Amino acid sequence: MKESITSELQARIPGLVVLTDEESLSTYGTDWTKFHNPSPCAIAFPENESQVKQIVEFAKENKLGLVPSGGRTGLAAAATALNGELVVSFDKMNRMLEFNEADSTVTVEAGFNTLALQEFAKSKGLMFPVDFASKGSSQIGGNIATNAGGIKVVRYGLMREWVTGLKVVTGNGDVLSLNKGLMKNASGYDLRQLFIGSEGTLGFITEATVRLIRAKEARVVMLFGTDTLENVLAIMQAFRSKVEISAFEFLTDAALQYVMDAKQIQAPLRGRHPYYTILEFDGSYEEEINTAIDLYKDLFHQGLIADDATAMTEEDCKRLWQYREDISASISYKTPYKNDLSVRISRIPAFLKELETAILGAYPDFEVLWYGHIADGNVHVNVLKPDTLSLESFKEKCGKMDGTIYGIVEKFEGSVSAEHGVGLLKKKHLGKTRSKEEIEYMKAIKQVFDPEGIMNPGKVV
Ligand code: 2HG
Ligand code: ZN
Repeated sequence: MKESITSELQARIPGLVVLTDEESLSTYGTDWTKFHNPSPCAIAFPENESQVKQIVEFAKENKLGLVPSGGRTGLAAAATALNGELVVSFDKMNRMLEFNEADSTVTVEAGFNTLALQEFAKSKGLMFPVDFASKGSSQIGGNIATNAGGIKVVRYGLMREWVTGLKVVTGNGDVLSLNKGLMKNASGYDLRQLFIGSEGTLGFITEATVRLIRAKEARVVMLFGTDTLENVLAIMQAFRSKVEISAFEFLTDAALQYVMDAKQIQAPLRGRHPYYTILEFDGSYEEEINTAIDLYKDLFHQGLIADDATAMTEEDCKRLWQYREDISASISYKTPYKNDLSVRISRIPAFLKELETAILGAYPDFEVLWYGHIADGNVHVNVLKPDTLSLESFKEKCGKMDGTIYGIVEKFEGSVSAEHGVGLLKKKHLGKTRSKEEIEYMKAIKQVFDPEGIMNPGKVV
């Protein structure tokens, strides 16, 4: 089977690299979730849009499932091939195609790396503000396919706000050039936005044009230690009302400890505290810095902040950020059961209160770490697998608690997946966030773009 697909594909698409060795199949067959056993038939590495189109046509004729693969940093098992699908990796489509100075846009192939884009923008005195821990490995196509969020959403929004043009190959094999870099375009349904966040279920993204903005001169990062979750919320409210924050995150002491152990680094503050917040704002204006410092002093005197570290140099900012950004990588060896939840910002205090009680009740035997982008309403709840428990029993035990956690999400009209996507992992909970009718419309849309059901089969809907 593997051999015949490889030879048929290569006969049809001369020069196409196809790998079938065990190591490639297991590496490219999955993302960061590590919750499944990958079983793709082969991995194809197209080098251009025409090859992608030919792969889709081949798959259509042979009723072969296709799974897109970018930087494989996804956390919802969307880029996983479990049933003999052909994985299509965008590793070889990683070129920058155009920098348009007048439009302040960059056009790149889907496999272009996120950090490389940020660095390119910086070299031009510009910035690409979508930012997250996995930027070193993630690819623009994957970011778009999952509508990535990250740490700066509170100020700069999600990936979808930065994409002005998209080229896709639909499950039908059609090549569509969507929105063509326009800022304004009121000419009917915005198919570009439909593809953003569709997790490869409608077609492959091959190329994207993204906006850049003027770079900020410097940034300031503040990390505070505090005693309670209520304090975290009070600090957030205080800063939100007076400072234009570009990030505001929280983490628990247990999460901090995992980073310290993994990276062999000291704690960021003199003492240890149950909770930490980390915030960032643009330090271009002295007035803004003074407001933030006055606020900090106030909150310290009120007893809301127990200790602080402030960073004004790029090196120090990076040092402080690692305590938050490196959590996910530091705990991945514990095969965490992930919940990526969100509610409207105004509901965060009540939501967190109920969630906190529920978590303690729901997972009494397990270590639970929680942290996240609290200022945009997104909390990550990670349940860690005890070393002595098999993956299967762990999944089963956690699955039993889903009702409680997702029941609260439903009650607060929140989302079962704030930013990681639905993939395979959250598919069965989709109904807690989307109505039956909405899901039917989603299925109907998929049918239009992918009538044979070859595009990332089994994911999302
Ligand atoms: C983060 O915010 C990522 O660090 C990963 O979205 C979250 O590991 C997680 O649950
Ligand atoms: Zn996150």
